[in-house]
This record gives sequence, C-alpha cells and structure tokens, in this order.
Amino acid sequence: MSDTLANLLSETRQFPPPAELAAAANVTDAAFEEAKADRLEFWAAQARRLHWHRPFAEILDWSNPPFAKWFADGQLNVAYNCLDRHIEAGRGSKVAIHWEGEPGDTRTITYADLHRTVSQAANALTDLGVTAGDRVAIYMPMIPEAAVAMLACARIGATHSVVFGGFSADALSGRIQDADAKVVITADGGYRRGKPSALKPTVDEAVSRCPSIEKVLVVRRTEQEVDWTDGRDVWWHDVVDSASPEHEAQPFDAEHPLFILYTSGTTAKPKGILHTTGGYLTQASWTTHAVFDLKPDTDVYWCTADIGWVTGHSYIVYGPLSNGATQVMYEGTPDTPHRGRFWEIIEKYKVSILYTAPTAIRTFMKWGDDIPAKFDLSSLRIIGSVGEPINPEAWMWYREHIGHNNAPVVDTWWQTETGAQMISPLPGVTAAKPGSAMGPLPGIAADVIDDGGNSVPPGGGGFLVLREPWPSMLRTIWGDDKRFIETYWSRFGAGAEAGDEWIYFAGDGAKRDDDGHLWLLGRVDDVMLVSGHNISTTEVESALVSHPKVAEAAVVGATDPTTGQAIVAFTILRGDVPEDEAQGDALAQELRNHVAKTLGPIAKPRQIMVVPELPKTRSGKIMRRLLKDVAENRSLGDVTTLQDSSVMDLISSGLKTGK
Ligand code: 6R9
Repeated sequence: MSDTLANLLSETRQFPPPAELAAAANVTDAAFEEAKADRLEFWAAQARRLHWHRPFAEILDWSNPPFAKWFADGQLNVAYNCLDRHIEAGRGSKVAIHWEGEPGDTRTITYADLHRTVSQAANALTDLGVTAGDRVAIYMPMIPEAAVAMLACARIGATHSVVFGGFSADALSGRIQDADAKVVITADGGYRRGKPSALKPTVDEAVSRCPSIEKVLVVRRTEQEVDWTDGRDVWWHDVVDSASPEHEAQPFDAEHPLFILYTSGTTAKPKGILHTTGGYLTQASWTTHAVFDLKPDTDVYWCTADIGWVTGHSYIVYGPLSNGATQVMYEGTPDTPHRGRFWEIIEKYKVSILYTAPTAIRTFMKWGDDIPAKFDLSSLRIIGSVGEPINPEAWMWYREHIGHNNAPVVDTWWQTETGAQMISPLPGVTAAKPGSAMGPLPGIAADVIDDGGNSVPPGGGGFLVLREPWPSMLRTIWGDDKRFIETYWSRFGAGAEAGDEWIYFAGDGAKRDDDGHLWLLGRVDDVMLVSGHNISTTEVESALVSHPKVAEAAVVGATDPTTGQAIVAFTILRGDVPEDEAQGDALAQELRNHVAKTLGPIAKPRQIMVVPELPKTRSGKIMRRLLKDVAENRSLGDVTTLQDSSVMDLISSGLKTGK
C-alpha cells in the first residue's frame, strides 16, 4: 500500500446504548479513565478477577521484546477458574451448557456435572501418560466433550492444539507433527447437515504419519462403524466414565503454555500460535464481562462459532466459563432441519447475548426477513459480530431483524494472535456506528499508521497496529521465534530498525473517520490499486450489499491493462430476485451504477458476476484469492481450506452458462 487508503465510505447513523442497559452495565466510561491513568494497573485489576493459587507481584516483563511475560511470578489453574471456584461459591447446580445436538437431542450440563467430567477426563489423560507440558491434539465435533477435553488438558497443564473437525487428514497430520502431540482426542463423528459425518477415518489416516501419537481417545457420538487399532485406540466411555471424579487442580505458572492454535497463512505452512495461561485468561475473561456485559445470574449466552476457531476457545470455553455463564452450545448448521434453526434455539433457551459472524448474518439476510420474524427473539439484549468487517447494511439488518432495533451490536475486531477482543464498542457506553468497530478497548493501544509509521489524522487510512503489549497476546509461533518476529514485528518500529518502540502489525488495513472511530478494511493484501487509487475490497462489498437486491458480495482486483487493477465483483442476490432478472445485463449495470453513486466513479466495478455461492474458509472468511484466479482466468490455487470445495465448481459452471 503505497499511499493511504481512499476514504470512500461515510456513515452518519449512530446508535447510543439503551438507557437501562447503560445504567446497569458491568463496565462504564470509568474503565477508560482507569486504563489511561495506569494501563498496567488496569490489567492487574482484571487479572485479580481470577483466582490465583499464588498471587503475582510483577505485572508485565517487557525486558526482552517482542517476547512478553505477564503476571510471570503468579500461579493459577485455568480449569479451577472455569469450574471449581463457581462450585465453591455455591453455584454447582447452575447450568453451564445447554447443548443442542443437530438431530434435536439435548443435554443440560451444570457446573457440578462439568467439574466432575473434567476431573474424570483429567485423571484418564494422566493414566494415558499425559503430563504437564505434553501436547494433546483435539479433533472433535461440537459436542460438550470438546470443551471437556480442552479443560481437562488445562487442568493437568497439557497444551492443547484444537484442529477444526472439518480439516483433512493432511492438515491434521501436519499440525500434530508440528506440535509433536502425544495423544489425539476425537469422536467417531458428528452431525452436520442432517447426517452423521465421520471423523475417526481422518484421524486414522493422519495418525499413520504421526509417530509421536501414543493414544487416540474416541468419544462415541454417531455410533458409526470405526476401525480400531488395539493398544492405541481407547473409548472415552471406557476410560473417562470409570475414572475417579476426584482431581485436585495444580497451579501452573502464568506463562505456562495453555494452547497452540494454527492459523493458515495464504500459502505458507500454518503458524502455531502459542497462548499461555494467566494473561490469556485475564483478557478472555474480562472482555466477556465487558463487551458482552455478561450477567451470569440472568443472561443466557450463545456463541455460534466452532471450537476449532479461536472464537470458540476464547468465547465458548474460557471467557464464558471463567465468568460462570450459562451458555448454549449447538452442534450443527443453521439450516438443519430448517432455516430458522438459530432463531428457534434463541426462542427456546431465551438467549440474551448472541455472538456470530458477518458471513452468517449475510446468509440470513439472503434467506429473507420473514424467517427470523416467525420467532420470539425478544430475549436478546446484546448481539455481537466477529470474523470479518461487517457491512453497514448487514449491521443494520442484524440490529433491526435480530436485535429488534434496540439491542446494541458489538462489532469485535481481534485475531487468533491477539487471543481476545481488542477493538469493539462497549454496549453500555458506546454510541455505535453501523460497520465500525469504533475504538480500542480500555488498556489496548491500537493505532492506524501510514507507510512511514506516523499516526494518520482523522479522515486518514493506513495500517492497523498495536503499540503496547496486551495480556492475551500470542507469545510466539510454536517452535519458531524467528518467524514470530519476522511475521508480526518487522514492518514498523524497532523490529524494522525504525525507533525503539516495538510495533505489532498483523496485516489489516483500517481508517480513522472524522470522529476518530476505527473502520476495519480487511487484510491489506485485499486492497486494490485502481488507476493509482487504493480502494479496499470491504468498502466496495459494503456498497454492493447496501443495494436491496444484493445479499452478499466479494470483490477482487484483477489485472487490467489500462487501470493496473480493475474491480471485479461476485454477488449473491437476495432470495426474492427472479431468475431472469438475476441473469440479465440490466441488473449488473444497475449494481455498477449503484457502487459508482455510493462510493464515486473510481470504485465502479468493471465486471459484476452473479454467483450462487462464495468460496469461504471454515471460519467464514471469503477466499478472495480463488475469485481472483477466476477473474484473471487462471487455474485455481489451493482449495484445501475451503469449507465446501464444490463451491468453486458451482461458480465456474454458473459463469460459463452466463448465470
Ligand atoms: C477472531 C478471528 C483474524 C482476522 C483479522 C481481520 C478479520 C476479525 C473482524 C475482522 C473486521 C472485525 N476480522 N474480526 N475484520 N472486523 N470485527 O476472526 O480470528 O480467524 O485469526 O482472523 O479476521 O482481518 O485480522 P482469525
């Protein structure tokens, strides 16, 4: 990005918090004042919300940047914080998890139940030879045992590495090998889209290439036939159910490794992001309390992510459970057995806090307003978004059709690397603008800088960076300190030999509006250069989605002989657009003009293609790289991280027939 991003989109709507919510909010404006007065003391106070077996004296050790140590002389146990202390406070009979299986089977799990099962699993893992510091891979469907497995590892100080249950044997074996894991915890399968989907065969194939694996612990969920390797494979119900429910949680150092989670680079080898114990739990726990305003006695919380994604780690397992929340956990897809499944679940459990992704929200828009309208969503009081920039139109739809024009929308920016939320409105404080993540949370030093490393003024755009270490920051890339420094710390500041300050940059562009609020513009590799102007794919996508006929859009910059790059847009239309209109040139022209009118003629797409689906990763991010291959008439690059690999066939065949 040579000069700053064009500041195209402007948004004047702003929605202050409902007065009642603001009056009773867990966190108020005062938090910003406290953090400003003493940032480290602010985080120390949040750390003290947890139970420390040995209190810390030192808050931050930044003597060897960019390797941070938080609360390093303190000791704690993550599982103790998520379970035992709630039971000791007399809340054992409180529901921790309302689990909803995709076929409609349900389980209600109290904190006492969860504590017992986690203790048994901790004993069983110990009997299988797992000790503190060992790595355990977890490859599971969305069943309660997935959370139990993570907590059992945390309880005994084993480092878990959760691999998304949809990944291939190659992806799984690569991750097991990189982490040198000793045990895999898996299931026979899980339910997806109305049918059992097997997991064990993938584990068998992966493990055949992983000599480090000694045991495979298998939960029975679908009762599918499984191949069995005697001596290696062990049924969960054999060893966990019979294990002692007595287990005393041992304290671990605050910097003890809690988990590794792999993020895929675009082409390179996945990076094993390492998170440790005290700082991670401090920020995951406090942000759950602050950003969701979680009231454990009255709220019912639901995060729709998969535990194979960082959102599932921080906002299904560690954040909510450390706060003693009651939450919903759902196994399957939003359209099984019908497209109102999410809303049915919200009505059934009276969910009050919902956390989901823009990709899901845009899909619901496409399916039509009438579907959520059939359900009682009045219990919802806060609705969150994560994973991608949320288009203003999708934000408004979410607020209106899901949040009954009243529930604050919290658009939360963060990354696997940041461990917990970093930039977000606070629901009782911030008057949020549709599409903006607004500003850094208290205690977070986010900035937008230009190529030269200078903060951009209001109205400017550039690179989103973090100028100070934060408690839940990644500590390194597993086994590769050098790559950690090169990837995140070498573009600006001390790592680039430009000053003494260490500046973290992980690839996102952002702009600061005239009021100083932040707008995330996607990855900087997704910025297009059209006739010398930098235009973000996000802004053009938002302009397209603001047209009443468009449900979803993905935009790429394709090489163009005259303009350098030209804008090519792939759009999914809303359900009610008739087929003949969808296929006609008139609509494409109308959409091109709409973008030109919204953002200016420079952003007018050269080409608009109507497609039935967009290629997405498992966490819902659009894979623009593949669309770029289509736009530039190239053969497709690697498709292994696609959620549904047939999507690219659909797109290509749709284009050939002129659809
Ligand atoms: C939590 C998670 C991180 C990348 C991040 C950014 C994008 C996430 C966002 C957002 C705009 C938001 N991202 N939240 N962009 N607004 N609210 O998604 O982690 O899977 O590691 O992805 O996702 O581009 O850099 P991860």
